[in-house]
Amino acid sequence: MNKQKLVFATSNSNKVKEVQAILGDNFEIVSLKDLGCFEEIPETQDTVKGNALQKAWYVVEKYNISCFAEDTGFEVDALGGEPGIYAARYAGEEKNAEANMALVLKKMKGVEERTAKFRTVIALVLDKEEYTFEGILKGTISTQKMGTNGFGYDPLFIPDGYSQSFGQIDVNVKNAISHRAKAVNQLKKFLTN
Ligand code: ITT
Repeated sequence: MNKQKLVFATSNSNKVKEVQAILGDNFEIVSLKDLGCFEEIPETQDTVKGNALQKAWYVVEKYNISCFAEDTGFEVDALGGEPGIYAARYAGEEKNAEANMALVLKKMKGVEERTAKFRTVIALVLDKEEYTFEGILKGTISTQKMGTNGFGYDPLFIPDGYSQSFGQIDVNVKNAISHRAKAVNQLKKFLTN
């Protein structure tokens, strides 16, 4: 079977790696770099779904191709759902994961209710029609960073049913259970049928 090529409108190389691993060998991701696009794609909507759609349509209209994008929010219940859609820039425009984690830990100091969730929405625009797929993963926030696997908030996030953080859990396990895996598997099913 020929590989199905898919353009993934993201500037985050960690997302590309995870999504390629989840999609498997029958699909080949083409990145924005491969298209010669190095610009920051606008993300100005107030929901994860809105931002995913905005990123996908921006690339569709600019390059006249079909593509998919994803947006991921990180929602901490005791912080009223923060950082939410501002996950990448929680501690500032430089999108620094260490600073973002430090800010969450500071705000969560002494807080007992530590539940949180990741929410990923994939927006696919295929032949000018849009489709969305959502994956949610619940867990808790640790009281300190644990491990160095993954990216973003992974060292702080303990998925429900596990005692270790995504910073400690093997990436193959993350890719089997994550918010992103749940959304990508729906995309895969859609594209395969
Ligand atoms: P694109 O918009 O170019 O896709 P981005 O990094 O700006 O890349 P988002 O706007 O979706 O992506 O920001 C989500 C942020 O949430 C991301 O930068 C990480 O800090 C964090 N994040 C996303 N997925 C994560 C995951 O699986 N584990 C831990 N943190 C994650």
